[in-house]
Amino acid sequence: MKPDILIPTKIFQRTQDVLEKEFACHRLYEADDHAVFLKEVAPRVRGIASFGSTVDAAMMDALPKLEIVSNFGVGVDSIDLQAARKRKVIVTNTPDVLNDCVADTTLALTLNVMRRFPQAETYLRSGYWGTRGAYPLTTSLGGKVMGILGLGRIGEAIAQRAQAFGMKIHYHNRNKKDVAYAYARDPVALARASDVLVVVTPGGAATRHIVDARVLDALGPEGYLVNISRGSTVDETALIRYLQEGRIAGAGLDVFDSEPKIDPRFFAMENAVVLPHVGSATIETRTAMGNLQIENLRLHFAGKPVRTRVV
Ligand code: 8YV
Repeated sequence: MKPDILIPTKIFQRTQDVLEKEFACHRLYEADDHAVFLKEVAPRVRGIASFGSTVDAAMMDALPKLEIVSNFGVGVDSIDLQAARKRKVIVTNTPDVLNDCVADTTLALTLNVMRRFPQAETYLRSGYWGTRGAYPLTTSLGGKVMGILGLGRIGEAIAQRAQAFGMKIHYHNRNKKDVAYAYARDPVALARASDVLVVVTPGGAATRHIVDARVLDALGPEGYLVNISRGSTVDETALIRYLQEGRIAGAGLDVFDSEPKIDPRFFAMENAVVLPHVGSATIETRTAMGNLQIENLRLHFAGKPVRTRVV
């Protein structure tokens, strides 16, 4: 008998194909009435394969046989971990396999916002090179300070790349780490020291608006913000105001508060480089993430310990 699992949101096709083969899958996203659907499958569902999907206490209560939530993604801020703990539901994620891709994306955003390559390309495509002359000069990365807010495994991969570009690394974590980078005691101090502040910290209540107006003030009109974490970590209303008023130099953003429907003011902003949450979005990395998600489910239902447990 294949174990029954719920799939709340459609996952990367290759991963979904394997899941469909090995498990009895119930696709919540195809149901017209979610409550009715959950009630129907509740006696059988023992696992959830989530993709950044909301898995809250109500959903866990609706699925009394639930044993495991295996998430496709390293961030588990959309899963109520406390509710899972209370109900002895295991939660797993997909760390490490995406570090390189997310770090690549961070450096791409840093290059693009400081060197203005997307805008320079638009300038060329608009035919201005031949009529208005050379594109205006931009800002170098070499010798500048990158401040990393949240120096974990992804932060380390970013630091390595930034150093290869000649940047100096500062960081802030709740606890100082045994690393050669300069430690800042809080996000404001880090922003003050940084030419580009990179937000890598996990999402969730503890880091909500960790980058607020005070941090943006400390970053200042020559400073750049890059966010590849979660939209929730930055006070987006303040950020938009600071970008519009030139109170920071620019922002490179892969994540937004209300994604995928982002604040339309971003579309018109010349000093923002925006991406549709593609940090980990390569075939190789998404395949590896999916394999880890599947492996955790397989191990659990074989009665073995999972590989990457969060709770
Ligand atoms: C995911 C991410 O693809 O891993 C994460 O936390 O942000 C991305 O890599 C996205 O969250 C969908 O789960």
